[in-house]
Amino acid sequence: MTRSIGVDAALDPDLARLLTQARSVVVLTGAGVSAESGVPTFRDAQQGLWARHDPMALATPEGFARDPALVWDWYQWRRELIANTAPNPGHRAIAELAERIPDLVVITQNVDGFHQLAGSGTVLELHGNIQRSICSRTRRDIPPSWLHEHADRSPVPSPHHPHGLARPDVVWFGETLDEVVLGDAFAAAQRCDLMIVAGTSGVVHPAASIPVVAVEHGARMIEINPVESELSQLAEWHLVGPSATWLPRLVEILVE
Ligand code: BJW
Repeated sequence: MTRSIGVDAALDPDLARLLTQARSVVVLTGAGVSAESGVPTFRDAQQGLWARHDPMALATPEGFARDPALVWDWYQWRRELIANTAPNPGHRAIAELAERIPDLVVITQNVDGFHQLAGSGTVLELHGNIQRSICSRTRRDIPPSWLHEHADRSPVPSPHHPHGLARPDVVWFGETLDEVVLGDAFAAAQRCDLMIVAGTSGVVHPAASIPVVAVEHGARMIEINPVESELSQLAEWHLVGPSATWLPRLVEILVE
């Protein structure tokens, strides 16, 4: 049975005990954690990126092959948007939790790099990082200096292959995730005793399987989300509301 509580509820001692007794924690984040920084989520019915843009045209290798300039320009727009925003109290709270729980692994589906900017050390970026670019043919890194020199081109040619183009180092639909990163994420899920899932709809796999594996291996789960997600039924606690409010409250519990 999932217990749901809102931000105005008094602190429940069972929730406090769950957190203070945890020895090995995984925090899995999604786009909702960056929403309060001003970065749009994907599936919000009105403001979500997929409400206004076609994911098959913009976030698949086939879409990039069809119209690389359209895809490159869309990612340039998002890069600039992210560069002009900043981590929020939710990101900072996750970094603070790690100072108090030595075995805490941050796994994110987000490509904005905000967890690192907020002070989290090792972050498993399941879907890559939008600020890095790679060659579409060789997947070798393309340095920012090259992109800068070719800033007037779209699409940008690759320095590594005559038919290659620069593309963001992110994971599109139908592409496989980095094997090492994914292996580390599932290993952390198998060993943790508490899984905190924040700001994800839980519809995209294999990321959404990570909490399932954790719970199957005996972990207890807290979800933070203003609404129910595909993963809510797995959670012992659904903390209903924004992550920039709830995550700092979890830190307060550990400090008290
Ligand atoms: C707040 C909040 C606040 C709002 N505070 N919360 C098994 C079953 C079915 C399908 C598949 C499967 N395995 C693989 C697939 C295919 C596919 C998939 O999952 N499809 C489903 C959509 C059906 N997966 C893949 O293709 C993956 N590759 C793969 O598995 O390779 C092998 C393979 C291929 C093909 C077939 C089978 C196997 C790759 C997935 C790559 C996803 N890429 C994207 C784009 C990344 C680059 C970019 O940023 O442009 O990743 S799509 C997009 O979705 C992005 C996100 O990381 C990802 C997840 O979204 P997220 O973070 O959950 O955001 P939202 O918007 O969905 O939810 C936000 C939530 O926040 C909401 O719940 C809000 O309520 C909440 N919220 N404000 C807290 N303030």
